[in-house]
Parts: sequence; C-alpha cells; structure tokens
Amino acid sequence: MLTLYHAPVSRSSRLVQLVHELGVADRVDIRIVSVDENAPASARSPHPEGKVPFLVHDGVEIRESNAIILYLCDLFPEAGLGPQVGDRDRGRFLSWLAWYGNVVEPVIVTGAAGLSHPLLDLTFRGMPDISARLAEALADAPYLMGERYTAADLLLVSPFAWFADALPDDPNVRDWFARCMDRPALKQVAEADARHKAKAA
Ligand SMILES: N[C@@H](CCC(=O)N[C@@H](CS)C(=O)NCC(=O)O)C(=O)O
Repeated sequence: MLTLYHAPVSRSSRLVQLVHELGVADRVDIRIVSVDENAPASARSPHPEGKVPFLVHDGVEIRESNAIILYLCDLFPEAGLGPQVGDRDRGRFLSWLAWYGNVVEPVIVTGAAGLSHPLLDLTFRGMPDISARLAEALADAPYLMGERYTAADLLLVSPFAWFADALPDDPNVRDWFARCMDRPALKQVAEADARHKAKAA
C-alpha cells in the first residue's frame, strides 16, 4: 500500500502531480495533512520533522522530494518518466534530481532570503551557473533529458513557479518553463489544491 502525505500548495503538490503523470492515482492514497505546527498531531504529517511530502510504502518511509520522485519512477517504470537502471540516460537523470536538492534549492532559498557569503558561492555557485546549466541542456531539446518530458522537468521547474523572478532570462528556458507549466496534471493538482484551501478557509 502506498500513502502520500500532502499539504495543498506546498512542495508535495509536485508529488501529487507526479502520481497523476504516472497514471497511478488509483494506487496511491493521497492524505491531506497540515504542516502548521499548531495543528493537532493527528492532522499533521507523520514525517519525523512534520514535513511534506512524505511517502509510506508498505510501512517503509521515504522522505525528500527527489528521493520520493526516484522511488515512484522506479516503482512505475511503464510511464517512462525516469530512465531505469541499465539505461544510459539513468546517470544524467539522477544528476538532475540530486542537483535540484544539493544546489538549486539552497541557491534559490538563500537568494530569496537575501543572504550572501563567499562560502555559499564556493559551495553552491549561484544563479548564473544554474541558468547556464539549464540553458545548455535546453539549447537543442525541449526537455532536460531530450525529446521526452520526465520527472526531472517536473522537479526542476517547480521552484520557478514559486519564485518567478528567478527564472533564467533565456528564451529556451522560458519556453521549457511554459511547456512544463502547461501539463494537464499540474493544472489538475492546482485546482484540487485550491478547492482544499477554500474548504479549509
Ligand atoms: N527538502 C524537503 C523539504 C520539505 C519541506 O520543507 N516541506 C515544507 C512544505 S513546502 C514543510 O513541510 N514545512 C513544514 C515544516 O517544516 O514543519 C523536500 O523537498 O521534500
């Protein structure tokens, strides 16, 4: 049994999108939880830090968006949203997922917080390098892995939906952003999230 703990309009929205993109919405129990620390414990995510997304598969707990994405893409390979072991593209796919967590989120979050320090630049580089990596990948292809949309696109596009000002000023990157934002599964999740928010208000 698969249970995904989700708080509407949060980092877990992209995991709900993935469930729809994979075509397995009927196989995943999506439980709406609160990440408000004042909410009663029974309404909060069972994640050890109270966060979302959080996936539980037959009692096995999986944390962190990129780990959950990889786990689901491996569990449901038929959808072709992530190259599998043995595929030459697997390494590139894993690199995008890890780069997101190890570099992109820290750079975008520290930038939004107005923080700067030489050690941050040394460790993570910064937006110019992120822009260059994306522009390079998208110069000759519509998606990060080439001709096909994959979960790497789903993940890497997500911070720019929150921080539109951070979107690189490159026409191919902007076209990629528009293509990824136009996914029916993304619209479906946005509508469902808005309904939950309205009900909770
Ligand atoms: N690196 C984690 C971040 C998860 C995260 O911080 N989620 C936020 C929601 S956007 C959360 O649950 N915040 C509540 C809290 O920190 O207690 C991931 O990508 O899964």
